[in-house]
Amino acid sequence: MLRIAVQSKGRLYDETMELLSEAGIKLVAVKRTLLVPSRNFPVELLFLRDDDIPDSVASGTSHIGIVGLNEVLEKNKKVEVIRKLGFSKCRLSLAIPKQEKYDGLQWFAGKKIATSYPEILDNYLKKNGIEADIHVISGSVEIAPSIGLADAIFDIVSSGSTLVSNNLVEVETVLNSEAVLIGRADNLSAENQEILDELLFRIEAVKAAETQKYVLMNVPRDKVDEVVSILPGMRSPTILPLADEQWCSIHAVVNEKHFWEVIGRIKAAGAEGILVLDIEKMVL
Ligand code: PRT
Ligand code: ZN
Repeated sequence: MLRIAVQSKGRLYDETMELLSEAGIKLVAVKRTLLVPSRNFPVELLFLRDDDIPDSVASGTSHIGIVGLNEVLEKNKKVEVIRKLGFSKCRLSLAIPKQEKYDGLQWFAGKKIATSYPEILDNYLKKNGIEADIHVISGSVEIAPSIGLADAIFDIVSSGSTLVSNNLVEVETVLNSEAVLIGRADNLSAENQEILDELLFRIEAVKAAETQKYVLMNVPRDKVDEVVSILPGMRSPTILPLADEQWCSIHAVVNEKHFWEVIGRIKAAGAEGILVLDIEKMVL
C-alpha cells in the first residue's frame, strides 16, 4: 500500500483531489479523516498541513507527497521532486514599498525583510552577497512594511493584487513554484515502486490530455492535402469518407498552445463544421 501525504485543506486541496480522481483513484470515504484508503487502487491518503508534508515523506511516514515546491525548498528535508504537477503556480518574490527607488539587489543591504520563508530567503541573499535582517512572521506578511515591522517583504505572489493593495511592488522573483510530487528514491519496496509507476503513468495521461483538444472538421476532397499539412497529430490526422463524395471528415489532436492559429489556418484552407472536444485522457 502506497501512502500519499496531501494537504487536508487549503489552496492545494481541490486540485490534488481532482488529479487523483482523474487518475481513477476513488476514496473509501469523502470525509476528511486523517488516513483514507482508496477503494479501487492500492494507495491511502494521509491528510496533513502542507508544512508537515516534506517531513512526513523524509521520515518515511508517507511514501510520497503532493505539496508546493516553495514548501519543499523551505523545509529542506531529504526528499526529491519526482514530477512537477502544473497547478497552484505562484512565485516567491521580494517586494518593497512602491514609493522607494529601487536600484538593484543592493537596496536590501542592511534592510529588515519580513517573510515566512527564511531558509529560501537566506540562501538567496547569501548567494548574492547581501546582508539583511530576516524577520520571520507566519501570516499577513504583506502588512509588515506599513506597520513599521519591516522595510520589505519576501512572500508568495500569484496575481499580485495583494501587493498592490498594500502599496508594495515586486522587485525580484526568487523562485517559481507549483505543486510537485515528492518522494524518496530509497524507501520504496518493489511493490510500492510498481504502484508509484502506475500512478505516474496515469498522471502522465491526465496531464497530456489537459493541453490537447480533439478537433473534427469537414473538408472538400481537393483541400485535404492542404488542411493535413497544417494539422499536427499523434501520428497523422484521421481522414474518413463522407456520404457526399466531394467531402471528407478529418480528425486530429491539436495542442492548446497553437490552437487558435491552427483553427484560423484550416478555416482559411476550406475546413467547415469544425468541432472541438476536450480530451479526458491521452495514453502516449
Ligand atoms: O493550512 P496549511 O498550512 O496546510 O496551508 P497554508 O495556509 O500554509 O497554505 P495555503 O493553502 O494558503 O497554500 C498552499 C500552497 O499554495 C502554497 O505553499 C503555494 O505553493 C501555493 N499557492 C499558490 C499560494 C498562492 N498561490 C497564493 N496566492 N499560496 C499562498 N498564496 C497567498 C500569498 O501568501 C499572498 O498572501 O495569496 C496571496 C497573494 O496572492 P495574490 O494573488 O494577491 O498575489
Ligand atoms: Zn502551511
